[in-house]
Amino acid sequence: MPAVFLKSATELSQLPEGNKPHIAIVGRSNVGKSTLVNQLTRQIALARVSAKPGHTQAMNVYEVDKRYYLIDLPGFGYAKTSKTKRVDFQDMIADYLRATEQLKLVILIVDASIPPTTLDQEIFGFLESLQLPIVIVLNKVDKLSKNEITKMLPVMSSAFPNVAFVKHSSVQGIGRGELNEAIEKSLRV
Ligand SMILES: Nc1nc2c(ncn2[C@@H]2O[C@H](COP(=O)(O)OP(=O)(O)OP(=O)(O)O)[C@@H](O)[C@H]2O)c(=O)[nH]1
Ligand SMILES: [Mg+2]
Repeated sequence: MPAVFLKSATELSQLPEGNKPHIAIVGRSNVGKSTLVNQLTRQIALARVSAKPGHTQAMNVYEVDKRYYLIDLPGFGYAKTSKTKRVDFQDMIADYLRATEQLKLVILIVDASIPPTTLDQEIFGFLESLQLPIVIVLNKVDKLSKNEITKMLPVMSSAFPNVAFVKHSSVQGIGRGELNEAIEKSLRV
């Protein structure tokens, strides 16, 4: 899946024009959004990744296969930026999600190794209110034992009802095929 970095946008007007489909990656800061770009495209250095939260501070646009745009969005709720900046980011993400007609799928990443947070649920509620197609990536399952994974699933299902889940680990390479299938399916709709 050849992918190229196209641009970093800080305003909606800077996003590419045209009707090529968009697939957006959202979630709290540090859940592994940028790492997922590298994992999905099998290009380990495509997106910048950081152990420190709040790394991605713009909408980073990747073009995959010349067929669709993969949009790596800044994390929701990063506390260490100034409050105004944080609100600006969140407004920008919300505006993007509201206004992008070409948006075919939102990949909501949550950290499978911790219980769903209020912020995870707020993001989910917002996406649902916009009636956007959603897939939830239960990321970092490498941090859990088999038994813990079994216990985590019903917790996630009750926190996020009526949605498709993909168990995923960028470290162990779990879930990539399944997530790609979800993307391909959304592109056919
Ligand atoms: N164990 C584990 N760590 C992961 C996984 N995916 C990402 N990480 C780590 O999580 C940290 C954050 O990853 P990023 O991809 O930068 O997270 P992000 O969601 O883009 O963060 P922001 O840009 O700050 O919103 C890094 O230290 C990654 O190496 C995973 O599947 N398993
Ligand atoms: Mg990032």
